[in-house]
Amino acid sequence: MRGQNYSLWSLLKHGFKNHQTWEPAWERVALKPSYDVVIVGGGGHGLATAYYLAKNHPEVGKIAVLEKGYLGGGNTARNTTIVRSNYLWDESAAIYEHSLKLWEGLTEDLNFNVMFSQRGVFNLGHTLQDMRDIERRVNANALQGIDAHVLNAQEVKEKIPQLDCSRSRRFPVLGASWQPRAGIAHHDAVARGFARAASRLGVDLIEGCEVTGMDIQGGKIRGLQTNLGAVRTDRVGCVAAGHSSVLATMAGLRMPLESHPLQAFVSESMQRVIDTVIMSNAVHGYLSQSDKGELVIGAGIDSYVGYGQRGSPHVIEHTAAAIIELFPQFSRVRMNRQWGGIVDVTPDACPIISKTAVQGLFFNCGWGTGGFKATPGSGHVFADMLAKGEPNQLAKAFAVDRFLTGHLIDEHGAAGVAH
Ligand code: FAD
Ligand code: PYC
Repeated sequence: MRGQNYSLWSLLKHGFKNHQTWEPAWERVALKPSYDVVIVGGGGHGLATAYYLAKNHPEVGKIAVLEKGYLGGGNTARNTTIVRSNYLWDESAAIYEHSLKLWEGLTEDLNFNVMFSQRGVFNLGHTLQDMRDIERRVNANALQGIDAHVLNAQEVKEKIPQLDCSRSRRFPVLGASWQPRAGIAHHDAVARGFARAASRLGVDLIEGCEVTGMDIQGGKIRGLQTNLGAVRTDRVGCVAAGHSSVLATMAGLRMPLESHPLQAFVSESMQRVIDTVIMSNAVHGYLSQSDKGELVIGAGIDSYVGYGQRGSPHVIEHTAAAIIELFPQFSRVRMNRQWGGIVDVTPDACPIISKTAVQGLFFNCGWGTGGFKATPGSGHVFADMLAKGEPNQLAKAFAVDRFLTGHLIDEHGAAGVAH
């Protein structure tokens, strides 16, 4: 990293001083009585919003991010970090591709290594209909200027030799879509990088601060109540993922959202065997291998709604079976840890980036099972909306009123995991 001395000597010197001379990554400040803009939710999206707002729109004034737990401790810490932009419809492909382009320069922009690794993503096809859907999506991506290719079974086998492509499998691999620029990043690094950069631009990052109520007068937002006291503000951006409908209820609004558990698990560490990301909707599992050598595995949401950050054992069993169908050799690998997050799912599997009926109150939510990849793009467009009060060209299609007008953007097929 630029501007920092990471020599062995410096590490030892600081290590023995019990980190006392290390500069904190972000400043710890007390909640002030008023702000020009308050962002509720200190996950990746909230922190990215704060960063781009402070960087691109300094005229907005004093900004705070209120986080009820610790920064980046929600879904940002719990996701499997797949980044890609191969969505079907122009509106979603455009916003995810905007995000992917920001990912490509993020380490440099934040001067913080977010460990973005463009190792490619394969979406496998196991039936004729899967392959037709893959061809349709890859063709759409080509028209949208997104790198995507259709591969046949032999080409897939050449790129992923460990994958069982034999025709005798219950779900034979017929081919795949492949996006080479896709990949993974490090979730904690992303949150910390945005937090550090936002703090350096003067944003107040307040941890342990839960928003418990909203002051709305004459149809306008006037402030927030929190466990640390009241805050006056006339502009609020809610970016609270699984808890978005809880916040909407505080404002007397109803959002078309359901909160579901989504699980993942990792294996013991082992030598590198997988150097890409593999997803299959039909057998319903996906995996990649972390830098530590763990297999990172997940599948679809648990079907019930709830706020418990855990899921049901039968989903783990189903997912493990799916992975073994693709890679029979992994049947002997031990699994180390399992966890769950809470994802906010919309009826068309697309986000809501929107003004609301309350003046000055904005929501960015509904990214469901796929919002990590959108972190920089979502923050970038939401910052624009908070600064100008209106959606920009990329955000326009994601207004909440699409559920009234019927202009839905159905991305269930591209979501990668069922929900
Ligand atoms: P979060 O990180 O959840 O941040 C929201 C924050 O709001 C939380 O920190 C929460 O504490 C805070 N908050 C809530 N209520 C309040 C309140 N009242 N007051 C103050 N703060 C509040 N996406 C991908 O693109 N690729 C993947 O591979 C992928 N895999 C996933 C795997 C799993 C197991 C899970 C659970 C999700 C996965 N996702 C993936 C989805 C992705 O994690 C989310 O869409 C994304 O992280 C949402 O980011 P966020 O910053 O909005 O949410
Ligand atoms: O959106 O690519 C995705 C994804 C993979 C796993 C969870 N979400």
